[in-house]
Amino acid sequence: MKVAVVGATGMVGEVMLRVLAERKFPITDLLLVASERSVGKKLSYRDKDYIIIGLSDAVAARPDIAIFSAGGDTSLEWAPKFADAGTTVIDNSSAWRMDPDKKLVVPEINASTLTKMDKIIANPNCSTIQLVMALAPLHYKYKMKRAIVSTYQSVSGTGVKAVIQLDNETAGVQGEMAYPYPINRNALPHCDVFMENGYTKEEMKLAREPQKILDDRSFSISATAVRIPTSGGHSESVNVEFHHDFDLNEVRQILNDTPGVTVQDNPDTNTYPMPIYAHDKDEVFVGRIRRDESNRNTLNMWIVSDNLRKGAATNAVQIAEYLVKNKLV
Ligand code: A2P
Ligand code: 11C
Repeated sequence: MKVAVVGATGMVGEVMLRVLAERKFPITDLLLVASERSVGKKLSYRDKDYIIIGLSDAVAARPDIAIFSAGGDTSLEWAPKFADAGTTVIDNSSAWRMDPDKKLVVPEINASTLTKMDKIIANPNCSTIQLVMALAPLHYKYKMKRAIVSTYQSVSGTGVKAVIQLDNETAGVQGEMAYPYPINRNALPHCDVFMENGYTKEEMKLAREPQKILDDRSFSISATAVRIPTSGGHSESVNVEFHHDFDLNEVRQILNDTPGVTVQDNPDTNTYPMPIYAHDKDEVFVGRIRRDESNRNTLNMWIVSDNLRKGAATNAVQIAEYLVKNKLV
């Protein structure tokens, strides 16, 4: 496969290259693409140096697959140009996710909907991916009615500038601010921009993307997204009401049997998911599984995953693997 990684110098781009190498993705030609600021510089992949190229040159090279992690504006402008050149684009930004003509894919859930006609495929938001990975198998069994989600999101979700802000604040150094307030020793109920309805864009992604991924509008989700001073890994407290009752042991079994999900749940040994355990792993970790004693058929759980891996790079590479395996590119 001739593969372009657009945004190769960025935070997700770097993890993308690592995941492609780890999973031995079948690459014959690799195009590393970034902004004009980086064109001509070198990046290495599997011990080989590559010169970074610009977007026009990458389109002209007509790669089979282009994986984009260069922000929504770059995707809006350039993904259609790649698609017109015959390239299948897997896009990490929010640009195309809710476009009714584009698929929003978590491979374990809905990759089977993909066809050769899908030239721009959207990768869901990181906090959505880990949420649906845990909710989907329970929804199939007990039918979800409503979920209330509170997130505890790491600064790596915002990007390099936010990671530097946290590092500077921890070291007591003055520097540029990615957030309107200090993040160290703080919690900001503010991920992505505010919308007219008073929610943040991140909260609306959590409410809407799962319905599209599961192709089911019969349930609703309400979210509060909070940025906390962790460097990597997003955590989520989830309260989910089902139409049908459940057995807690069966819930644990269903989650354990779900590929990509690992249950870490034993109060006797203080076993529960945490960002430091999820770091650099591809799984979605679920714990603190318990019945909500205040409401019928309702479950509480705690979900943690590495937002740069399953939340971004790994999910995108899994989509690419599915396309190759099923001869869709
Ligand atoms: P560059 O490093 O040249 O700025 P992050 O999300 O970590 O900020 O990374 C964003 C990625 O997207 C970087 O690789 C960045 O390249 C790339 N990028 C940003 N704007 C553009 C653009 N207009 N064209 C191509 N790549 C871009
Ligand atoms: C965050 N979820 O942690 C975001 C990062 O829509 O792809 C990814 C933003 C997006 O702030």
